[in-house]
Amino acid sequence: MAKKLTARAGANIALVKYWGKRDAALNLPAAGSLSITLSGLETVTTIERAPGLQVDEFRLDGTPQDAAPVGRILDLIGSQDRVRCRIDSRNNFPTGAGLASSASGYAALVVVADALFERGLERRELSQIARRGSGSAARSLYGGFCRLHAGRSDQGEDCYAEGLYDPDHWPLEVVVAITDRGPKAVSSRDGMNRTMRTSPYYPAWVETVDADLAEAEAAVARRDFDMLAEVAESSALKMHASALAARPGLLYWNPATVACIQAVGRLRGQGTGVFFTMDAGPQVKAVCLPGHAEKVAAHLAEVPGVSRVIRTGLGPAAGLL
Ligand code: 2P0
Repeated sequence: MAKKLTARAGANIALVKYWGKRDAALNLPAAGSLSITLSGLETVTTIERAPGLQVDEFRLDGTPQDAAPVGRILDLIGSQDRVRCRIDSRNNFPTGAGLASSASGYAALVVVADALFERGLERRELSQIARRGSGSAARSLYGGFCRLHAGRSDQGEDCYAEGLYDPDHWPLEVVVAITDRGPKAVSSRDGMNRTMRTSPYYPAWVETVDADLAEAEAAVARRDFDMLAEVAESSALKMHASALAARPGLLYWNPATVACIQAVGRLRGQGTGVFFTMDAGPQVKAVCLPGHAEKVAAHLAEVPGVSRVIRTGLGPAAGLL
């Protein structure tokens, strides 16, 4: 029995967004989502058995944090009376700025806990447990292209992530334009709860997701970039529209976010294979056809307010190191 194990997981970016829940306690999403898992932005998590501890200890990027949320996930994989643990998690990208650190974080956590507690759970089950920590985390269990099924059952047995294609099916590239390094003002969880409670556009948003999923999945299957660009940009803008219409409204963008969106539009108009998406933060993610990322990165780096661009590609499933 290992004393200490380490796993890594890549961040993911949804092309058809998740925004809203059908059950807050079980963290069941109101609709499905479709994502790409990234290679360059990752969390590496080590768990060490620590029988001498009374409570779990959790450090994120070296800083002690409340261990209760990760402890609850370990309880689901081990048991309530499992050994206490020391959990050390590191991101190689800014935490809490709309780059889905909770997704790679919980995905790495469940992979390493499954191995440490010798459970041998199926990926599908691990995706369901990761979802309890963070909805988007279910998708980081898989590499390449992934779909999270919302399901209908009360207990969420039919809510799970499924790998669609490995990265080599269509090795898209991604440029992340960092427009603000600080943590976001309103977390995804609070933002989507407020949208659900107060936005008159929330029901309309949820109603459109299934059609977007079907279209995006077909576009990925056929490697139809224009089709994927159209549905992904629409999904992102609809998600933000529902959030903007909450009370008080949720505006995650800054002027550089808008400037990047416009720059991406100009590039595509000139024949570059690129489309944008944004999450619950001000960064812009530009998804590029293979071979187009260099030009896109050079353009976005020149947009006023962009402090840095990160170039990455599609990455593998979460796994032990
Ligand atoms: C997504 N986001 O599909 C969407 C788009 C942000 C915007 O999933 O409450 O941290 O922990 O389930 O997973 C971020 O939300 O939310 C997210 P919880 P999570 O990527």
